[in-house]
Amino acid sequence: MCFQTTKEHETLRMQVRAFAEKEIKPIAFMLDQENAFPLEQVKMLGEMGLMGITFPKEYGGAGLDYLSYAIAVEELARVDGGSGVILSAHASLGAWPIYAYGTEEQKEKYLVPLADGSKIGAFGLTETNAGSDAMGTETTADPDGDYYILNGGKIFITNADYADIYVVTAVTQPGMGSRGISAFILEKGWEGFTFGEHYDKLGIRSSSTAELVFNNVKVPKENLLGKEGEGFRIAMATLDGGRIGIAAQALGIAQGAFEEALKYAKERVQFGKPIAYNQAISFKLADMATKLRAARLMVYSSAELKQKGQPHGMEAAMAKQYASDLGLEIVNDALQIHGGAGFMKGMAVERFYRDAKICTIYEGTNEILRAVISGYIIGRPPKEAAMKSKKSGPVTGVRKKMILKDGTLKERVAQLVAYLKADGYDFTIGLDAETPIALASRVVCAGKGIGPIENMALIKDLAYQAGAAIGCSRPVAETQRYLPLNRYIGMSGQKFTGNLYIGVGVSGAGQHLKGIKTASTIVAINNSANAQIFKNCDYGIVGDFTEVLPLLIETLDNGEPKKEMPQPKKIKRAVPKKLPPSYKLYICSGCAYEYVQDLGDPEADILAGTPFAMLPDEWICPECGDEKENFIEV
Ligand code: COS
Repeated sequence: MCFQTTKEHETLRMQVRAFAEKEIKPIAFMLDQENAFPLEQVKMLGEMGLMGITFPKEYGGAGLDYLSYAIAVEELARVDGGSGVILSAHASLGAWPIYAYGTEEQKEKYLVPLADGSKIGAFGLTETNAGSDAMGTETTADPDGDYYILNGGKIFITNADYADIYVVTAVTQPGMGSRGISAFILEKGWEGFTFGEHYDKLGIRSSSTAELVFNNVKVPKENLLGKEGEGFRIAMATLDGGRIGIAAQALGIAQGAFEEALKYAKERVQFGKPIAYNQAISFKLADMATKLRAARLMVYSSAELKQKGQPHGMEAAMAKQYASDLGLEIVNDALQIHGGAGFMKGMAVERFYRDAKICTIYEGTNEILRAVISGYIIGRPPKEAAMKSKKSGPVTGVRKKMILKDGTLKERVAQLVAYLKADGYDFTIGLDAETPIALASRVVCAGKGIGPIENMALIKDLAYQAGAAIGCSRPVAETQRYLPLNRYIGMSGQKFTGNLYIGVGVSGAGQHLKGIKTASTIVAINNSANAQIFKNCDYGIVGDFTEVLPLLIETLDNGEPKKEMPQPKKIKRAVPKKLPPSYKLYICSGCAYEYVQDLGDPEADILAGTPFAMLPDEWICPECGDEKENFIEV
């Protein structure tokens, strides 16, 4: 955390301030009125080393840190918001991605002239249908021999046709979402690369903003920036740094407005004294100064994080959002202090008032930034489809739901045991009945339906013959107290993640089902056919447990003591039978979702026909959000 700038930082501030006061302030009103770009002054910035302020000297830069860059943008914006963003868009959006992702050749060819200020840079991400949702990029780049052919366009591009070198994004793999977007370096003057009219804007009118139009632009393959498909990440990482520049711009504009207001408040006399001595005004000034200090600390500390190569995406978003939101409050108060005079053209505060607004919008609206910040705090939300299916499907995922109805009770019990053996369960082995639930590979679970405590004897016998630990539902432990609390299974109790779960007299309350949802096999024995557990089980017998359990105990009993269970392996979860597909089948071990190659996963932009092995590592189960690595080949 940076609490104080160094002497060098303050020397730089004085240099940039002197330049801005001398070269920009006197023409700021004219630039604003005429929508004019300060080309000559930008060349001077290059000569001062400011256009490549953070880049190493070997690439033509000044080799200073990000805090110096933030200070430079702040000082330019302090006299003219537009000039601040010219530097910010050039340095952090146009040049930085080439520095960070470019090849040595690309750096030599493009970064050096950008850093020494002989060329101006720009960045093209935004499109008509891709604003906050930057993934909606529609500009295409189709490979054609040694070139990519670019078609489409970008809107709201800062520096526009005053720039010479552009980093732009385009789709190289349609249907692949963010991974189908690539970044390219373009040069002004290439055939088919033209510009739209300059926008007539509310503020920052000295900066030039226009559309980029690509009509069959031939981009040499060596101008691909990074790898194919990396463009979205490059753009996002670029914006992480860019947002520090916009935060500094917002800070500078607010600082300029504050200073104007302070000066005016001291000069303007009403009721016989300068208005600054009225509490209504002095308190406003106090609040403005406090907000500026808070914003400045945020901006500088995020610059410091970036400089140290530490994660700074969240901090940059916070700084940009906070500095620009507070910036609006400060320019508003500054204009209010000016009264009617502040409303007049020609007053700097009127220009600051207009210039400040864009900082809450570009390089991520402050709403998107709150989404970014909360994403860092909460984590990425699960896909919408997963949320929906999670709500509607059975709690324990896809299960066989084989309710054994044919034959006598004895035959049904025999059938159950045969199925379990076929699934891989060996009933000559067993584990201690008191094995902790979280470690047990098998459990026999008593529900409220087992009635009086005497029936626990049946549960114990079954647990022994099934080679299982004993567990129970919440009421059996909490209300009936048949077992200690640490034996109940459920969300707020403990989860059973082993292989075989046999529920006796368990109705299937939501929390209990969540506690067994990763069990490999769920067996339900209950006298009510409507019990929820039957919708969540693999095998079920509807019947009175006092009749079912003795039969089951007898069938499982091989007349010998159980051998000690070796280190259990997770048994693959059973899935309902289907015709085998022509490709390997993968199911989610969490919820048994089956990845169907023929369908792909449209919600995650996975094309139909994509083999499981080709799915990106980050792909998650659309049903339950489990990781790809938790899928099992069946
Ligand atoms: N740095 C590097 N990679 C990043 C990243 C970052 N800051 N943010 C996201 N990514 C990556 C993610 O890791 C993810 O990669 P995988 O697909 O490999 O998992 C990919 O980019 C997509 O990320 P995510 O799913 O989070 O993207 P979303 O579309 O859901 O949301 C927001 C991204 C909304 C945050 C993004 O689109 C954004 O910032 N929008 C505003 C754009 C903007 O600022 N426009 C103004 C431009 S003015 S020049």
